[in-house]
Amino acid sequence: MGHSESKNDTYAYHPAKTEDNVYLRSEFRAMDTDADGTLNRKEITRLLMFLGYDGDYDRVEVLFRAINNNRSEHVTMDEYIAVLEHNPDLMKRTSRMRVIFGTFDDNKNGFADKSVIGMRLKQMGYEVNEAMKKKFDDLDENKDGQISYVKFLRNHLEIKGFLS
Ligand SMILES: [Ca+2]
Ligand SMILES: [Ca+2]
Repeated sequence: MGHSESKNDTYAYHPAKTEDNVYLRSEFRAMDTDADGTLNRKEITRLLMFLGYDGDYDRVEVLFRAINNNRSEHVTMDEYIAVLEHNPDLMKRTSRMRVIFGTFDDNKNGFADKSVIGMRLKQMGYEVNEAMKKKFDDLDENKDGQISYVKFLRNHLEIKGFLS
């Protein structure tokens, strides 16, 4: 039982429905910086764009109304999860970070082992230098050796200025 055949499967990874929830919940939480359980129009737009949704602002606006049934100015986590689960095309178009993190998160529980991340990056041909190791340590806030998908996303959101 070699692992050599599993590489393509890893890249083709699309979470099954129950596993989606961990990833989708993490995405919502990463953008919900004030942790009040809601995202406003700007936040949901930025989140979808960040995750790879390539529609223009008007299309995201239509999407926003579809997500929250035009009832309020905020989207809840349940609304976010529901719209993605019922829209395979949208799920696919926002899968960029899910696929990347999924290559490090072997059991797809929303956490990746730092040593696995280092190993996979090397396998992909990246040099894992001291600065990167330091970064992994910073992302592992509770120092249990694992980096969460939430923290991974929030770090990238910060770097790209999506949280300001
Ligand atoms: Ca919020
Ligand atoms: Ca940790």
